[in-house]
Amino acid sequence: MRSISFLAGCIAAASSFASAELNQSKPLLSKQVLPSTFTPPQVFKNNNLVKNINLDKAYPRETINVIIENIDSKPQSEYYLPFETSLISKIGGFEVRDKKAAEKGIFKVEVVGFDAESSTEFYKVTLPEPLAPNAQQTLSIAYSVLSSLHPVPAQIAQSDKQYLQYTFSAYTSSAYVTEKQRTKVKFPNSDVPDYTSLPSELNDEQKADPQKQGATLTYGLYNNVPAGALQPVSVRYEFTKPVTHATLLERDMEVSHWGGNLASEERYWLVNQGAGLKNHFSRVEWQKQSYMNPPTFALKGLNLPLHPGAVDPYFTDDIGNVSTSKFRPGKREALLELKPRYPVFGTWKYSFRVGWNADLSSYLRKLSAGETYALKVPFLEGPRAGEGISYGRVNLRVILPEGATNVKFSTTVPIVENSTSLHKTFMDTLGRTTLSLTAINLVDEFRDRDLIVTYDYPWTAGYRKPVVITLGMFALFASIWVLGSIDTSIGKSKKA
Ligand SMILES: *[C@@H]1O[C@H](CO)[C@@H](O)[C@H](O)[C@H]1NC(C)=O
Ligand SMILES: *[C@@H]1O[C@H](CO)[C@@H](O)[C@H](O)[C@H]1NC(C)=O
Ligand SMILES: CC(=O)N[C@H]1CO[C@H](CO)[C@@H](O)[C@@H]1O
Repeated sequence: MRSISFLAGCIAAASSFASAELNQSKPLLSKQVLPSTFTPPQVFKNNNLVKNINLDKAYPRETINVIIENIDSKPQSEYYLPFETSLISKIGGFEVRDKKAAEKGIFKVEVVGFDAESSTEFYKVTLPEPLAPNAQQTLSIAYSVLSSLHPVPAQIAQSDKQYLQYTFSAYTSSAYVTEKQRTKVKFPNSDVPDYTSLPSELNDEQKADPQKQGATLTYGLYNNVPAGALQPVSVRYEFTKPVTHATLLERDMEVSHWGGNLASEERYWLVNQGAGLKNHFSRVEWQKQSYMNPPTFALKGLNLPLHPGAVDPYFTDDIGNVSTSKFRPGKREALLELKPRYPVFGTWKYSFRVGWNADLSSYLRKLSAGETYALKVPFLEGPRAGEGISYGRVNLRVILPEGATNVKFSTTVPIVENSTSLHKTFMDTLGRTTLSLTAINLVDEFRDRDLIVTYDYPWTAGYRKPVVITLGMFALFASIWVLGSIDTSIGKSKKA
């Protein structure tokens, strides 16, 4: 049975495959709107700030460690971090913690903008406990900046090294005065042909700025940088790896109590944001070199780790079944090795679909409260690659059985949109309850974040489907059989 409803899902998905790369331009961040006269109250100062920019992966990761001090006479809990509007739309996975008490978890953050058009927007960080006057706290603010690396030169030969350029501010953008600060850049290796040098008067020690040591650059130390000050700089460094970006990932997980199955399907729209090819692609040259496995800026393959127990995988692209893939089942982890039909060089796109089945009992628990179930699944699975992958938009759907109600979810992945609707396939009477979640600007580091979905599913709901299929004579027989299979799957999930 599992395959029939799943097939229906595939057909529905197939029709939207070509056109689904829809509205990437639609505004993505939910905002609290502020009057244009707003400026963050000057209740904090930054005593000491270090920004680390890590360029090891195909997207920059930035971490700001800052000691903040309340310079107001009252306790304060709202800390603002400004970004240029053009930059804030590229920021993903923005998380703030207490550097000295990481166990306190992630602080509440919101994006706030202005009612008038403005070149600045803010992340508003709410400290879990207000900071007393004169007290200090060390924040660790981490985020990724997507689609911000540019190949220079933009076109290179097939076996050339690739160089990427990143532009950022040597002063960390802040809503407050910063007494002391540095910006450290870590490159994948020491091949850094270009970087902006700043006048030595700017920094406290009056020495060459930045200082380069192997694969790191340090800008600063800068003293008493005023709120809002920026100092743009660029670096250009070797990165002969693909810059893989999914403009869109659609991920469906379909729960079948009846079949005891969790069917997953993922549809990817990838683009390599690295350098384009200067000349035509030469397959002869490509094959001649391939046995040496040299570094390349082309995307050659993707490894998709799946949970152990994943079965029936498939991999199709616009043309059809891609037979160059391999599936390695495993006790700890199953691995789906995908090879696109051609190496994907910079500016080239590749769309494909993968899917697999898994035993529902390893994901579903029946809560003691009777008819309530809890489903725990990874929010994102997706390829694992040393250089990383970024996702512009992830649309996740959890398709629950017909008759499931009272759907709730929880995850530490920042969700920008959520809704519950009915998803009708050809054998359903009511349509399946479907939870749709959207996240933007994710990176592969979010692979291990869980999504927990709870819902009520009265046992009578299980009758609906067999009645539709068999009608009349077989109805009673079928219902008894279905009931039997529900019982065993519940039993299994209790044991697991
Ligand atoms: C698709 O390709 C795989 C190999 O990756 C092969 O095992 C499978 O039989 C193919 N399926 C179809 C329908 O051609
Ligand atoms: C889900 O969306 C509603 C509005 O449609 C919003 O009020 C609610 O906060 C959202 N829930 C989460 C957890 O994001
Ligand atoms: C391709 C596509 O569907 N574009 C639509 C994006 O959204 C705007 C307004 O919301 C539509 O006008 C476009 O047609």
